[in-house]
Amino acid sequence: MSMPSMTLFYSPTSPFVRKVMVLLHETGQLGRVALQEVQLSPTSPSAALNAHNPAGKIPALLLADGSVLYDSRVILDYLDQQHVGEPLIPPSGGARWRRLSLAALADAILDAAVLMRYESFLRPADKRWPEWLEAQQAKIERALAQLEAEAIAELASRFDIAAIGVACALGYLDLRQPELGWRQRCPQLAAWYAEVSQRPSLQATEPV
Ligand code: 99T
Repeated sequence: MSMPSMTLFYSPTSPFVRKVMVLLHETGQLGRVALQEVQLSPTSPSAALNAHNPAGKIPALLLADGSVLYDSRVILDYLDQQHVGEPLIPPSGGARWRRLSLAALADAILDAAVLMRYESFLRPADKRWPEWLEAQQAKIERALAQLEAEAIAELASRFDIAAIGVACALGYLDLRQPELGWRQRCPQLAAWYAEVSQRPSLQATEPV
């Protein structure tokens, strides 16, 4: 087997990294990427990562020619163009914009959930802002309600960029905010998630 030609700045708990890992599994490209684990938060950045991504965020993908791709959306798009199977991002037409919008909604859940994580875990207790937490949680609830009401059939139709994003978002809620109890309000989403969670790509990347 040939050596990996790319390096992914990685953490096992990052849901944005997980999307990339799931796509690598689903498209048979795992062997092309070496993982470089980084421990970081906004207040304890990684100098090694900052040298490649000024935003100091993971994932970032170092290519063989020394160039670096970020963020997760760009990396997914790039890697989806590097395999010969059916693309996981529709190349054109209405399907492209719909599936990318669903993927963006999943990212919005993640953005809000990561901000909640930083607010409640990183910020000193006397500086916390409950209204901020509530506003982020409201974003998550609105997004989940829309997925439950409008997107189940679409998610079930194909495990692609939209499904990868939503699955990783739900997995992250389970990891960091199990108290949200999203399954009670979204039974169809819960049933879909229970099924896709059996996929080897999701099993292999489940955060511990
Ligand atoms: O914000 C920072 O300085 C460090 N945070 C990150 O690198 C997080 C890790 S999730 N990554 C992102 O926010 C990437 C978002 C970007 N739009 C993308 O790649 O799509 C870690 C969450 C956790 O461990 O709980």
